Amino acid sequence: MNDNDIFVIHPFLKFSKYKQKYYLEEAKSLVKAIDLRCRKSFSIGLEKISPKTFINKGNILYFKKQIKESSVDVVFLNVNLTPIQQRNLENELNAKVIDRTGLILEIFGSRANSNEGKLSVELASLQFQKSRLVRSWTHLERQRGGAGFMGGPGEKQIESDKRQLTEKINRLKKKIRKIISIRDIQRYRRKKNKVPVIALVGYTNSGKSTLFNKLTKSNVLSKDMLFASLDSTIRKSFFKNINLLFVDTVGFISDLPTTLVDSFKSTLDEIIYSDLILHIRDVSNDYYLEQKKEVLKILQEIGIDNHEGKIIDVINKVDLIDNTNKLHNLVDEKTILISALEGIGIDNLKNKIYQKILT
Ligand SMILES: Nc1nc2c(ncn2[C@@H]2O[C@H](COP(=O)(O)OP(=O)(O)OP(=O)(O)O)[C@@H](O)[C@H]2O)c(=O)[nH]1
Ligand SMILES: [Mg+2]
Repeated sequence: MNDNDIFVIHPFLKFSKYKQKYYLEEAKSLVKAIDLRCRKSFSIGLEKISPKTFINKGNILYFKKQIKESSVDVVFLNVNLTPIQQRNLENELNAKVIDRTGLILEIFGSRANSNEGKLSVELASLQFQKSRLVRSWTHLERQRGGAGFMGGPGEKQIESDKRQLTEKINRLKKKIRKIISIRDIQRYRRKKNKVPVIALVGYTNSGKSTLFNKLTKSNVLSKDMLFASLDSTIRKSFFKNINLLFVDTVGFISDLPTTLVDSFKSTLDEIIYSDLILHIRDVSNDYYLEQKKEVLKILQEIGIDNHEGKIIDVINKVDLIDNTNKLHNLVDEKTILISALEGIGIDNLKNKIYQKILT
């Protein structure tokens, strides 16, 4: 057994079966993104959700046996659990249970580089922890160097921890507010200097950073891994006698935890206040239509909808598609086909940006 081994379970409701294969794959990629190794994965159909344990008694017996046999002690359930469900499951399965929000928070925590990024993730984690009756597998536990994943502290301890958490949260919010005001000033200067800002948004792993590097001759990390970029990066670019600013942003994913969206509000503001949005889409992904919907949903949540004509659909990774008919059908007024990796269609895209900025 390897310490990083984990079980991945994707529960779905039998009547919906909605994208279950995709979600299971995505769940495995999430686990990989934080260097855990998926020992076994399961997709389980439920008649209904059990309020106490999410999955049903039969599932629990089955997994308990599997866990014992494989001596794995961490299980990832690709849904959001209530604190009670999480605690009950941990007791029943005799293993640490992480839910989707918990895992995404862990990934973000391991990626944050900038001061703001770190503070934002810490805020989101603390808010998440505070909402739990039992401790989640996050920073506090590690800081304390305690017994690791298993077990929880007593009620008294929880009360005093909750108070501590509230104080910490307030301190963090203050610090973040300070950073936001500096950001606002920078943004105001950019507006005054009339430098157009172009934000690259899209589902995680769609190729934003690869395109960003191409457009700005930069070298930010691009990797076949979910949430490779977390902090947004702004770089200048100059073409056809105008200065432009490009912003590479954090990738989106379906059911992005709301605590995260809230905590990253100031980073997402870069998108809100941009002059133009490039929506980078991975055409080689079987679920690229669904991914588009998810991205538009999150954009809408932060107050942007497509009506402003502010979004250019950039269909990326065309080098992976052999079927020219398929590609042909995708082209219309609003779309540009590119391969960020191979540099196909980049001039077209630049022209489109130029046109949009001037009108
Ligand atoms: N074949 C092909 N691969 C590409 C293309 N663009 C990006 N990739 C690959 O897709 C993977 C993800 O690319 P990134 O640029 O890191 O994607 P991202 O959208 O920034 O991802 P996150 O920061 O994780 O949200 C990398 O392995 C890239 O090499 C492309 O046009 N064609
Ligand atoms: Mg990236």
